[in-house]
Amino acid sequence: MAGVDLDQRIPNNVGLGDDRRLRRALEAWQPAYVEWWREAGPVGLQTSDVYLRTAIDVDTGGWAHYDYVKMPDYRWGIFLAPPTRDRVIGFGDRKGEPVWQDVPGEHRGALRRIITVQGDTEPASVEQQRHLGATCPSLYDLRALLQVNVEEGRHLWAMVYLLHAYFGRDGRDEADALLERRSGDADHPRILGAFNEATTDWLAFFMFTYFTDRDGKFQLAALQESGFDPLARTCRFMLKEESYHMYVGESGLTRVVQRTAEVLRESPDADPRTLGIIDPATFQKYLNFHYSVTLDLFGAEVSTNSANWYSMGLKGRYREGRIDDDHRLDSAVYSLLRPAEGEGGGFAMDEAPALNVLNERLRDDFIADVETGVRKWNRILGEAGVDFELRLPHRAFNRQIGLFRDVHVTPDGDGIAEEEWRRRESGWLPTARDREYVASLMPQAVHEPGRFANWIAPPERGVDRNPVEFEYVRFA
Ligand code: BYC
Repeated sequence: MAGVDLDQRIPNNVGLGDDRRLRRALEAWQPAYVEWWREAGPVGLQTSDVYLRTAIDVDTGGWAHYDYVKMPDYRWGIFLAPPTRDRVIGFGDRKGEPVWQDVPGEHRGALRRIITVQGDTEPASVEQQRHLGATCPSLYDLRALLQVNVEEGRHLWAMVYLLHAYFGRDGRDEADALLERRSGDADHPRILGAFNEATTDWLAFFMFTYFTDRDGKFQLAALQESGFDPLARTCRFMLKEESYHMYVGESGLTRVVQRTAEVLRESPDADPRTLGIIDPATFQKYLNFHYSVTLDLFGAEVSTNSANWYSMGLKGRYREGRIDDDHRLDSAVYSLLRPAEGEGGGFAMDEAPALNVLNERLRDDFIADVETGVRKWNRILGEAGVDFELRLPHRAFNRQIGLFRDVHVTPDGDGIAEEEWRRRESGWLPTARDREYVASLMPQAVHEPGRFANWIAPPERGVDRNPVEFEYVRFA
């Protein structure tokens, strides 16, 4: 394997120094990327010095370096996790054969599609979050936002490397198109639904990093099983960075709930919206929205795409190696919920060939993971004597993709007519007024080191062993 080369224009461990053609192609893409970053990236912060983590190695220890950086000068590199010796394909029709170091001709289209969809989400999230700097609750949180943003940028680089290195002309065209689509754009939207929704405020940002980045974790985990070894190794390294993004979401929402609980304990009888905090009912509405939109990102329950990708050895299951079965799914079945047949509505459990419902299985893994946060937040509320239980809505609630897209259910899962759903929707999902209220708590950025907006508790500790009151961002 090529060593880590930090002196190249594009830091990398993929031997760019020895591959003139590829290096030139990527160096030609680089200015377009930086231009995209300036145009679509964080607003008003391009000349500030930000205390950022930069990936510089792929070892478990010491893989990253922290220092002040102006974001357009960030060293976005291409890093693949070290290869696993004698790795074989772990699932599908070619199980047990050596992994591919190049793209098999027959899988070219499918792999290009998977890599393009993955790549498209990365810049999309940066675009969605570009205005949040103006209302940050602290320098600590502003740094977290910008860290997430630059690393999403690096994840775009990771996918663009694969497109350029393995897919020739088509790959270069896809890489160019990744900089041309824009989140929410009427003519050139991002590919997946959730990545065209606006991230309106910091509560939405923490929900997004809690739920949607966690879709990233599960999708990347499924792709790190891939028989196409460069994709597997790329995803393995991306997951290292991704875990911080989910930490930002999880700890951010926990701090919101802590602050809410603390204030409500002091004033249990007041209208929570007069106390300058995020009231539990609003928190629940945001949660309903981000959870349901993220569930859609796993695709349709019954999917021939995912069945084919599995059989081809391109995309596995979460922790494939730990599952005790034949890893081919020739005759396995899997249980899933479906809308019940007939007039009465409701739902019924059904069994389907496991191969056909891999998206649903991954969604189940995701749901089990997100439940832990909800339990924790309820504990915090309960300990403060707040009479409110947060809940994940029913999986059929507010879905646009898959079996539940045409049914209308309450967050509890009761089927209702569309008209009633429309009438009651404002009680379940954030309205413009809810968003205005949340925005009113965040009128301007808090820039004084160590100070936090009223609606969020400070974190327990700072970053990279620095204190919470460290000057994480210095403004130009
Ligand atoms: N919105 O068989 P189906 C992340 C399309 S997040 C719009 O149901 P399939 C990150 C689908 O493309 C992780 N369209 O689904 C997080 C297909 O279209 P075509 C991103 C959708 O293909 C935060 C058609 O409907 N990575 O990294 O089995 C910040 C029927 O498809 C949606 C990946 O998703 C939707 N929600 O699975 C930054 C992994 N859902 O092909 C980053 C790569 C489905 O007929 N992608 N469609 O035109 C995949 O594995 C699959 O494409 C999906 C869909 C799981 C997304």
